Amino acid sequence: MPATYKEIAEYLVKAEIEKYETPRVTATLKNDLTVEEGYLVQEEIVKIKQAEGRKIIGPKMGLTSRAKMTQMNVDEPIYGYVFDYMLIEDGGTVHLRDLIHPKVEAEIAFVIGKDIEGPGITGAQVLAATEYVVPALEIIDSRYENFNFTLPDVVADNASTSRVVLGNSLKKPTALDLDLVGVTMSINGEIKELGAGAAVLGHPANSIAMLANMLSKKGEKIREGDVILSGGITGAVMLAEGDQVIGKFDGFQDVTFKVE
Ligand code: 0L1
Ligand code: MG
Repeated sequence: MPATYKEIAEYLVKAEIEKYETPRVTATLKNDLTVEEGYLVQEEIVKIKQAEGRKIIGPKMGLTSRAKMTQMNVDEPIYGYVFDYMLIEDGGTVHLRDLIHPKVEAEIAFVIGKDIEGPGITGAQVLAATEYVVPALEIIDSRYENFNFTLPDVVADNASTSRVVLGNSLKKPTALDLDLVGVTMSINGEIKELGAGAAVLGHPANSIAMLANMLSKKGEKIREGDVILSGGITGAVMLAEGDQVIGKFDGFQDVTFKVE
């Protein structure tokens, strides 16, 4: 009997909660998993989390830059969901004992002021519906052994979502050109990655527009109050004990955390 989507979701949530890396779904439970089915597994993960009382902070986009697509050997953006227990305060601590093999990447987050319902949404419409933009550091933690996965696998695994550090400085999206925002990500005083907002589909708002259009295929929409990561501006860097991570975003205050 092939595994159900719920069973695959339980397989992945168990790896997250018990903090071990596991072989990819397409090498174990379901060799022919499609991207569409990956999203059905993701929906089961959302149901499991909500049944545990976890709240959705917002959807997120992933694999939105050419650098990330090349790094992970995939060729299209994906989405997942960020939950309340994943938030770490700016200046706070990420504990390795809670995670498997985390990496960090720098992103711009959008705080949504009005519902955005696709299809046909543009970046300009996203900017008009956005209350604030915020710098963020996302900690991704694929549940798969050696980050070895296909596109359906990573979709099923809630797009590797694990922790998020949101910055404390909010800006109106019209206050700056998000595509031109320069970003450096340093660990222990050394710049490890750098980029500009344009790395994310030309402009981070385009990524949120793509999300609205992807969600509309399922009869879903972006909601007022959602806080949405638009995708990595930088590549992802592996974290180690003792790391001090600083994201510098032009026009914003720094975002930081340490690793213990
Ligand atoms: O946030 C993201 O870009 C999702 C990344 C998924 C792949 C990975 O684990 O690197
Ligand atoms: Mg990301």
